[in-house]
Amino acid sequence: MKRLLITGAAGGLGSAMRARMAKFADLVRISDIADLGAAAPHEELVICDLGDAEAVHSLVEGCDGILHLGGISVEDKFSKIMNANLLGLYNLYEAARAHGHPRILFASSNHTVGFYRQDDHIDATAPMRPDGLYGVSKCFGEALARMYFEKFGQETALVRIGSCMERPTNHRMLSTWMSYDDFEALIACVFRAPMLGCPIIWGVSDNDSRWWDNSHAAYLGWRPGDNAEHFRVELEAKVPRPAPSEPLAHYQGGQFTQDPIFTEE
Ligand code: NAI
Ligand code: 15L
Repeated sequence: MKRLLITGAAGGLGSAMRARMAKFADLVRISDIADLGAAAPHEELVICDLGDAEAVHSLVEGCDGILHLGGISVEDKFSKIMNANLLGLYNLYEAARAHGHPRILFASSNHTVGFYRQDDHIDATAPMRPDGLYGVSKCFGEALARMYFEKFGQETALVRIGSCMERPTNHRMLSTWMSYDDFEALIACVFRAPMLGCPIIWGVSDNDSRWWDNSHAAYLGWRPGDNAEHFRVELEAKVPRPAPSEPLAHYQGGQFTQDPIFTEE
């Protein structure tokens, strides 16, 4: 690619992926609503609120690919979710439509299906069962992306990320964890595939105890190489195993299923 855009680049995942993206494009346009620090020689920094349509149009112009990580990433007030995850996504897709349909990787979430039980094994055809307004916003994002695909041919990878971080920190994450290396490899497959379409892809490493089936997306050639099981002994020495009745051990969405609906002030 000539220019790859990363939104949400100041966040946890964005910070982990930022340097890794240098090899994917000549130029990387780094964006967030928050401070982004200093630009590396191959980077362009753009501070932008995803809720600002005009700013998002300029942000997307000239980009050949978009790694869309920006937005509210946990349960929050609806007004905040609405601006970043609903309006922000609409702005992004309208901008992509106006600027040549750059391929998009959308960071969706396992919270689109958080109310499945941990003994359910599901694939991409399972009906959505979001576990909060945040999860609902990701369902909206997937539906919006699908509509832009059907109507305009806009390609998007809908990556339902499990828990992408350095290492699993609780028992649930032995199933949901995705390593940074595996995410980077998935990004490569998504942007290099001759034909992408608009698949749902479970963003999860090759964990022994995973709940999600990615066989429909085998055409992308993504073979995650890490396995959370390697952390089990270390984790169990530090973290008590939750009782089977606890949400953390019961629902795929874990504790998110217990979050309240936050009221506006
Ligand atoms: P994060 O909360 O650390 O980063 C999100 C970034 O988006 C922040 O830097 C924030 O400033 C930015 N942002 C928020 N509102 C914005 C707005 N209106 N305009 C522009 N930027 C805005 O989240 P994290 O963990 O880095 O996740 C990145 C993406 O991946 C999120 O979309 C999240 O929903 C998704 N995801 C992450 C998972 C994980 O395990 N880290 C799991 C599932 C989904
Ligand atoms: C998410 O969607 C969140 O963005 C992230 O912070 C993690 O909590 C992750 O899901 C998870 O379910 O572990």
